[in-house]
Amino acid sequence: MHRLRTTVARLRPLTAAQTAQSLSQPRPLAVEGGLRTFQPARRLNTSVAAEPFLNGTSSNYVEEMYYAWLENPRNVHKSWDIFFRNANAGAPPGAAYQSPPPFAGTSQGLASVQALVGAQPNVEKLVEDHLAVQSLIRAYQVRGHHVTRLDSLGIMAADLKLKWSRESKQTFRCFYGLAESDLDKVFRLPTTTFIGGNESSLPLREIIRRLEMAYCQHIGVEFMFINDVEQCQWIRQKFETPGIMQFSLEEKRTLLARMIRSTRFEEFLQRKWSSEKRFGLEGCESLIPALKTIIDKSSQSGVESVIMGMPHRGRLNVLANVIRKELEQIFCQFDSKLEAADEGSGDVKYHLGMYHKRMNRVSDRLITLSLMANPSHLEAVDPVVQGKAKAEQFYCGDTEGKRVMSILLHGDAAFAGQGIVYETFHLSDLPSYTTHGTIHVVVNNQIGFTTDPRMARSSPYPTDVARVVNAPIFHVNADDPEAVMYVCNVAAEWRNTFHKDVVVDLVCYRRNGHNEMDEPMFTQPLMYKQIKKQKGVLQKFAEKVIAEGVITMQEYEEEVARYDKICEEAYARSKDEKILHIKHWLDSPWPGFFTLEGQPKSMNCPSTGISEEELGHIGNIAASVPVEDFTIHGGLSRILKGRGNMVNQRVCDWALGEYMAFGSLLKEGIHVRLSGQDVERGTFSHRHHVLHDQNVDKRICIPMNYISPDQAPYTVCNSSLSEYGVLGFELGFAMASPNALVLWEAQFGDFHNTAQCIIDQFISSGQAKWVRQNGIVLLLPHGMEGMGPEHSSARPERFLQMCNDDPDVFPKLSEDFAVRQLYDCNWIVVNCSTPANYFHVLRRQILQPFRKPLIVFTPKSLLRHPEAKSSFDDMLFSLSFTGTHFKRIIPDDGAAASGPEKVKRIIFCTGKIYYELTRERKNRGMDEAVAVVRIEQLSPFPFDLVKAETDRYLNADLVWCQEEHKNQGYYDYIKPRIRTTISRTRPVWYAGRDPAAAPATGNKQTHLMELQRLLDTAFDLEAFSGKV
Ligand SMILES: Cc1ncc(C[n+]2csc(CCOP(=O)(O)OP(=O)(O)O)c2C)c(N)n1
Ligand SMILES: [Mg+2]
Repeated sequence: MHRLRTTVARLRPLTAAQTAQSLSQPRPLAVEGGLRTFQPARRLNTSVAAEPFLNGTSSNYVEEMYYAWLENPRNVHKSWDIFFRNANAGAPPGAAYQSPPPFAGTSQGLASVQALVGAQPNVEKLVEDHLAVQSLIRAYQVRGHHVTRLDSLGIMAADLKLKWSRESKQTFRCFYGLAESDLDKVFRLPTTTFIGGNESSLPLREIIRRLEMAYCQHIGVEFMFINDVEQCQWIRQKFETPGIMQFSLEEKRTLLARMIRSTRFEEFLQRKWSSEKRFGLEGCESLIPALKTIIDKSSQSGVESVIMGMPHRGRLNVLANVIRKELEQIFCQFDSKLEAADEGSGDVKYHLGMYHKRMNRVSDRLITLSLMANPSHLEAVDPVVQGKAKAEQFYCGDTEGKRVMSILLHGDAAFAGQGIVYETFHLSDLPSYTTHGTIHVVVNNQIGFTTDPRMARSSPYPTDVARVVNAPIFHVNADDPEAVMYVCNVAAEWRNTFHKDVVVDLVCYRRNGHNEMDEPMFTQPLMYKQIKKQKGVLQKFAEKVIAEGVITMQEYEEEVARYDKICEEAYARSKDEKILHIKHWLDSPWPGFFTLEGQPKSMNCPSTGISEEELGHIGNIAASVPVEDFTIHGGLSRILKGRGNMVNQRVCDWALGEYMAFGSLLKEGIHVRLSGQDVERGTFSHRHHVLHDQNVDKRICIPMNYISPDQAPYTVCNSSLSEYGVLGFELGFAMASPNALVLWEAQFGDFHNTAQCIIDQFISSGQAKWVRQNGIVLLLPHGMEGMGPEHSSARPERFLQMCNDDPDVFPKLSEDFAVRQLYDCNWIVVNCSTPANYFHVLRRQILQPFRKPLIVFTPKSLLRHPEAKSSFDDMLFSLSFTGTHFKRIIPDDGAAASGPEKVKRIIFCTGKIYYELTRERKNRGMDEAVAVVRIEQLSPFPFDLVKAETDRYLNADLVWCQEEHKNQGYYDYIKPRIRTTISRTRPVWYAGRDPAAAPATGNKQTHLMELQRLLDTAFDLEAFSGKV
């Protein structure tokens, strides 16, 4: 659909409903303390205001009448109608009022009213004209951006034959019934415009001229959807005030210098490495001054740290000219002969991150800039950046976002197409997730790879997604660097004033193909014919400022030569680099956590137990309501009482075990943050970390924050209903510091797959690609409990398939084997069967000397299983003995273990099936014949401990038993590793569900039958005889 052709339609006056809305806009603003407040009614004729009865509170009443009358004269009593008509017709004070017609409305009375109105033939026209002018002003504010000259190619409609036509003035005016003859009439300006400057009335001609200047040049402002009047006024003032967009000579010179750097950097790379992909910025060179302006302005208002996320386009340029990475470090990335100094896969140069602290010359203050490393997956980094920014704000006590802020860059196609953008926007105003305003910058080159916008989105702009959070959107023609600089200043001020998101849409073009090797003429022939004719933005801007006398031609050429020389010198230095250090591209250093060489400070993990006293203290807090006069729900009282009883008996269930882990870490100064859907109560109503007063709205209590006066704060937060966004956010939060336990819990484990990109691209492979560790914990409720195909499986097979330990190699044993194995793995996967082991594994996350992601398959039915309890003894730290710790496997400790030579079978298993197996074993009287061994740490695989078990039961056959289907669960991961452990001397048999497409049956009966069948196989000692 051709956009220009629809322009006229878009400029039509508002619908009746919209008109009513527009008229009512400046009316009641808010209900504050029950009092309605009003905008001053500048529209009310002053002579009217001079009426003697218009004083005190009655003037408010009159104003209200007046607005109602403007909407529809019938809204008010006839007497008011006559009064306003007369007043607007210019009746002198005292003369506008006429006695109302008799109540009964005699024909004589009516006639006199009609005669009165009829006697003033211009009144109606005058009112209509004023209304028309108001509507016209509003139309520019609402729709001016439709007719703004945003696109320097003139192809926003992708129809090159139709040129831009300047018909907005006529269209707008004619539409509201204003004639040529009205142009010189003077109209009062409403309070909703700032075009008057100091004037309160202007001729229509001037009104239109000023509106055109404000809304129809190179900046298109989309903001009238914002439902906060103060914010709308703020924006109007920023764009409508006459002469507001002016720059000093110095500012223009700086802008030119930045344009030179941006442009010449790409040209330099092109000259030196013409056949290398770099996803250059050509066509949107003004991105660099745009970002620098935002950073300067933000730094001036006190921001000390900026966290940025961006895609491929122009990334090297941003690294070089915004973050100021040493040029030789960038250039040497183009050298294919460089040897990698770090372990891991590394990543391509346009994905790497970076961290740099420097002096901001404009503000004269130190500022830290970091660009987050990211995968190819566009927009995936958005929530990660937000999480990291939130964490930095949290650690420096920046509760309003005054010191730390985030900037996100987007491509037009990705911004419109990727759902994560929407998910991230929805975090922007949630108390535990807000970063107090993000500045979004879209490089809107009107193309995504080979697809043009008509095929790539259904919304008029790529930025429409931002409207959901009431973010203003500033579209700007990127070929006008001054306009770009202006909107960036306003965007930074907006963020600093309202601490809400804002979008800058740089409408530009892409001079080359998607990358420098691509031929764009295959698919966009007309667009690229136009682009070839296009003068570069630097050239255009240089010509302009030289013509204005801002700089001479010679000075300009010298500036260009100066930057070219800088590049050449860095290029020469880059030749000396022999080794490529990915470490130099770290986006989140953890000072003090590693040795200077970046190694862990030790290879030990101390006991993860805690003292008896601490267990008792934390347990009592978990069982209490630590504030006065707080009424909790009766059911919860019973739960807390139950906890108290457990503490007296020195045992923990799952929830209490978790409480002990969190509470003890908090006491040790480690921040704990648990986020996810409904985590505060817990999906299964077992956690109850936030208590709600049953009598007072919003009064809550978080007992975990009452453990000790000098504890670290505990954050537990119900998230928005998003997995991709929230998991990404928590990953970013965990990135900021190693000294926090950050956990994300899925409502049910299977929902993690909507966050698959974060898991695949960041969590499992992040360290390998970006030498950056992360200790995030994923809690994934898992278990076959007859609940149907969904809500059953957290898909352990997927996580295990991505583990990097070799199934075929029995690792070299050493004293620090267990820790070293953890250090070498890409992530840790566990399925704990006891609260104590869950407690230990959470504490180990912090006490181990490095950070690794931890995937925990968590139970559902075990939360209340009477046997799934742990004694305090299993959680103790003691100076007199080595203390308790996480058990990678839990060997059989019953009759089988006492007589290992009599054991016929070892059943290896993990998780809740253990309880079903031991019940079945008991029922069958097979405690001596069958040993059941739990593998609690699935990966890295505990080769050493499994070997000890297989060595102990030499006469036993080996069975892997799982409740999941054979093509799912753990079997494919476990089997080869057990085989390697026993040097393939014995087979490893399978007892479990048959292969299936769905993770579980929807039929309870079938579920139970399948379970019984797998238990039968597990305990049938003849089941595998004769099989090979
Ligand atoms: C999630 C995802 N899907 C597909 C791609 C492949 N891809 C790389 S760049 C690109 C086009 C992006 O267009 P746009 O967002 O407009 O950025 P531009 O390249 O125009 O700057 C695509 C589809 C990707 N990187 N990520
Ligand atoms: Mg694009």
